[in-house]
Amino acid sequence: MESLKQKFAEKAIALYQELREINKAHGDLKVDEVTLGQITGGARSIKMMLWETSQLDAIKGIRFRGYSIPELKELLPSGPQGEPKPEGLFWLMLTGEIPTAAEVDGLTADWHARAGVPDQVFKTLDSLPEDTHPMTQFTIGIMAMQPTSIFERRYAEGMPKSEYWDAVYEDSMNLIARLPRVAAYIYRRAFKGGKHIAPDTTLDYSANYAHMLGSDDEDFRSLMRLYLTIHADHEGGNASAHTVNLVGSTLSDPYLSFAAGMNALAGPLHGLANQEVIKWIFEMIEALGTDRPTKEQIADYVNNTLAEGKVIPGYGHAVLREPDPRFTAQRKFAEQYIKDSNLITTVWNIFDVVPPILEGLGKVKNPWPNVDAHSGALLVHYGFREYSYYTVLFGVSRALGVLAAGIWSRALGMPLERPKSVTSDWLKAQVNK
Ligand code: FAM
Repeated sequence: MESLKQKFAEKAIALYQELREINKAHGDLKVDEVTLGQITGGARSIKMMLWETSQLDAIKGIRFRGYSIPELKELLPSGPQGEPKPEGLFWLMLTGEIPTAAEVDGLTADWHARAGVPDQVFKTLDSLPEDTHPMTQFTIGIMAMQPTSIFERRYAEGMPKSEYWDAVYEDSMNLIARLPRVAAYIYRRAFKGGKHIAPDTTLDYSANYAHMLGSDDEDFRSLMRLYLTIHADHEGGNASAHTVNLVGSTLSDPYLSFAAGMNALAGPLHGLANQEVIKWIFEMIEALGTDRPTKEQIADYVNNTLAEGKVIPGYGHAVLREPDPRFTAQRKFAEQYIKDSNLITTVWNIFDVVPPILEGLGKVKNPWPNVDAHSGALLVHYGFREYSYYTVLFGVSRALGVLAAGIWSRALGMPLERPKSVTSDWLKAQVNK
């Protein structure tokens, strides 16, 4: 069986050659233009980077190497209840090929073999106040592993550019393998009195992470497989992916670039929204005095939130203009595995109520739910109520996409990223031309 690395190397060499030819012949071809509003509006949708692993369509949603989430559920090797294994998605994102069950099992075993975490990491985490936000602990844990970077060592030894991808591959595989252990350590330290649970290498990546968190429930293992798959990548322009891409382009190693990306994910308009959603729902339930609020009560609460100048967390998106297929995938999971949950019913009632209200504001470009609108309610159902931890789960999953893309960037020889900034005087001069 050809190894993942060999398969990737063949594909990367071929695409590297192709892109060199394309660049030589068509480097001056205009593929986009930029408006003043995009410069002052967060560079929305400006085409400016290569990202091999996934592509986001405003209407159809995410495609991982061209495959939708329902297609991944059909085609990727899965767990006993049919939820796709994230190991298979990583293989697909890296090679463009759907892996066999044997290839996925081989990757699971490879990650188990690489999952040893230096004691120094746990000592560093134990030095932090227990109420340090889990995302802050997560980034510090990632940085505490940085001294083991293979890329940094080999670069210092004079590694040729042609080998950069190989060293980034090794760091990325080690980092992905270690993240569940570090992430679970943070959870057990913050919420379970530091009663840590050792890894179980008889389990696949998702089930082992669930085990180390403290759950061996089969349905929760299935949720973790789905969760780690659907959060893994969302093309290259979102804040966490773009940050990893930018920092990686300076030849900072994967530990440095991924830690930077996690600091972006920790923002409430991005990955932290998954904690904000469930916090907002809990506050609504408390304010209304019922855990089954009616749609009218929800509408009133939504309008109060907006009147306070706050956003409705879990709704809207910088690219999507339809309900997020990652929301739909979670709803289908809840319909299949969860009966009679007041919280899940409330999430679905919020879905009925919020979009027309946001549309009525006349300024929201996407009134529909995104991935975060559903995720917290599923985790609460399985006993994980500590919502300040949720973005760490998101971060463990996002590593699969951004680190796979980082290996591609180095293999394709992508240079230092350096867009141009302008001053407001320059802007004014354009409009006064
Ligand atoms: N609730 C209230 N107002 C909203 C809104 C929401 N859910 N979504 C957008 N708006 C407002 C936005 O604040 C802006 O208002 P101002 O002009 O007064 O500043 C206006 O609508 C136009 O915004 P937009 O162009 O429609 O959206 P953006 O592309 O600027 O922003 C989001 C996209 C995701 C930052 C925005 O929809 C939002 O803040 N949503 C709530 C937070 C959230 O759920 N984030 C998670 C996103 C998710 F995909 C992820 O990264 N995990």
